[in-house]
Amino acid sequence: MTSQEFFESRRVLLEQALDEAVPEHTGLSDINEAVRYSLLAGGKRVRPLLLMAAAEALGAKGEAFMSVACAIEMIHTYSLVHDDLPAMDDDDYRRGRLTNHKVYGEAKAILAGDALLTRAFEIMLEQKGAEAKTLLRVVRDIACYAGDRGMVGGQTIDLEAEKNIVSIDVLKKMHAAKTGALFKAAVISGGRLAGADDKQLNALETYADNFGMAFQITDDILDVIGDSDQMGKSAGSDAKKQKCTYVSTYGLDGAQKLAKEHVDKANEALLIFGDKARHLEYLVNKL
Ligand code: GRG
Repeated sequence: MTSQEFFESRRVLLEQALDEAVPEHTGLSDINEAVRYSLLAGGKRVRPLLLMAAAEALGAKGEAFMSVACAIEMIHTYSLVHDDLPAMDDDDYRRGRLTNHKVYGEAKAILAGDALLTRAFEIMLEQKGAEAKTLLRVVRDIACYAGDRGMVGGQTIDLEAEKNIVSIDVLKKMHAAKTGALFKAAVISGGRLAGADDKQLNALETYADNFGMAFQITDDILDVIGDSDQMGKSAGSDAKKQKCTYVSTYGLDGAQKLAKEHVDKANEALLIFGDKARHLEYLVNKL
């Protein structure tokens, strides 16, 4: 099976699993409408696909860990819903449609994010076919990567860095946490669930670090040269907000060169897995 076929078919399974993870219900409230609005809006699903591709690199079936894969996408979606709020990035469009707060109001968007985050941990613990000890370690890792030592911490640095000229070291630290931590959570979880040893986990971590950097740099580049319709969000928002980005720091050419260096390093880290890592390789090259 080619990587493209692999991702297309796993994506179909994932969309179905996400739909089932947050069913339309007539329970306590109607918050699920706002939850489903953002979760089922069809993002690229990079993080759950990374998790599946990492499991495949260890010789397991990626789709075997669908609950954890869904949970990571739910955490990512919560972060986008909150990031789009007026108190944060104040964005009107996400995933090709109006942002959650534009449709449901700020209070409900905050609650939808909260519901996604908490439900993610419920879904994660429903993962079948994993040893309890391994699953507990995976859940702990994901909490750590998503929290104040990871994504939330990075977002906090970002808020403080806005409109200030920050050093490139601060920029890297911020992105490694804000964007990179969830990629790491996905790749490491896929590896751990599939039985990776320490050497393999180290290689996956190097891959994820470099994937995260290449992704963020590409995101900055697309904000300058990308097309809003194609991206499903507004282009040019970094410049409008006078944000310090890889493009504002290194220029367009410099940023493109840097992204390529990280893609190469990510590919290098995969060598120990041989052909089994081809789906991970495909994803980073796609950037
Ligand atoms: C609010 C706690 C909290 C954290 C927010 C991830 C994040 C942290 C903010 C998003 C800001 C942003 C646009 C960062 C650039 C890189 C990025 C994470 C883009 C969005 O991820 P994609 O491209 O989105 O994977 P889709 O919609 O395809 O899932």
